[in-house]
Amino acid sequence: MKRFFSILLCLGLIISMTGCTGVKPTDAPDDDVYVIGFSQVGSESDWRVANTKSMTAAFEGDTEYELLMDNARQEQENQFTAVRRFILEGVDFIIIAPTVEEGWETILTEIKDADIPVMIMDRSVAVEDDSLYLTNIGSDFLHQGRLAVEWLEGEIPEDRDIKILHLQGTIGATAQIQRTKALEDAVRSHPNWEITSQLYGDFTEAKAYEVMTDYLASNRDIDVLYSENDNMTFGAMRALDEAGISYGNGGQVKIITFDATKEALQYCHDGRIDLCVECNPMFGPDVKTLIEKYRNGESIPKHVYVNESAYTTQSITQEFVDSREY
Ligand code: GZL
Repeated sequence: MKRFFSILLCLGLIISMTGCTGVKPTDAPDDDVYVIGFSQVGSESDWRVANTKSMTAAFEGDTEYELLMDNARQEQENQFTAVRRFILEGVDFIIIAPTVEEGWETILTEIKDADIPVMIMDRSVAVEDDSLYLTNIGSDFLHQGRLAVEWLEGEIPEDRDIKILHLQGTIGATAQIQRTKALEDAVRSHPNWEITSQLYGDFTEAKAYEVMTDYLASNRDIDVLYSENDNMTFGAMRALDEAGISYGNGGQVKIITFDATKEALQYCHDGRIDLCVECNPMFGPDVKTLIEKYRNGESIPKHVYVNESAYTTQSITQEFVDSREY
């Protein structure tokens, strides 16, 4: 029995080291099944968990497809390892949700040399040659940031100086780059707006709580928190509570957050968050449709954007919050 458990432990270690889940039951892909290798960023946020759920649900139960998903745990190197494994396994299609924009030329060239089509999803890759991938499906993150700025412009009189605390996501990720650009562009055009500090929260609640707690120990003069995803916002709210600083409707700090997950929308409805900018993770079905179009020889656009909006306490009802999928 002991030997059994030691084998089980080794198997567990192998799977946990590769971060590979949904491993195909057989070694070699079955010719009748279209095998997709999917390198996912990680499981760092509620948004990511919902995105993974949407992707796996899109292919689950469809015997024509097999989705092999690897969790990169927010490390680009793990994505390279997973993609090289997919190439060796001879998958039919590769999907990459890139952790960061830079550093993809080599691996995308290896995929091209292996004659495997590849789709970029969620965030983007910064490559000169966009023939290295079929299409990029995801959000317009700059538009999301501009929605937040437009709302803030409506809240703040021209003659009122404001101090903005900026919680940034994973540095180099498209979502961080573009949401940051929207805010920095706005600060350049509003002399009465000041970014007091840019804290690195890596899109996680734990990191955001840590950096916010450190910052608030010696800085309490904040008018706006611009937080690049909900999980960092939840960590920041905990730190603000512990520091005795009020926020939300009628509070000292106006809170702007991105993703608009159900929990954030509930806080927004309850007046604890002022603005939720939506970032829709539920595009698994769209990904599948694009792959089917590709397989049918149909042309697909180089960039496909998902539809998104922004919500305030005044614009949502409890019924709307209850109706949300994620
Ligand atoms: C956005 C996605 C971001 C989310 C975060 O499309 O890349 O990464 O905003 C997630 O919640 O971690």
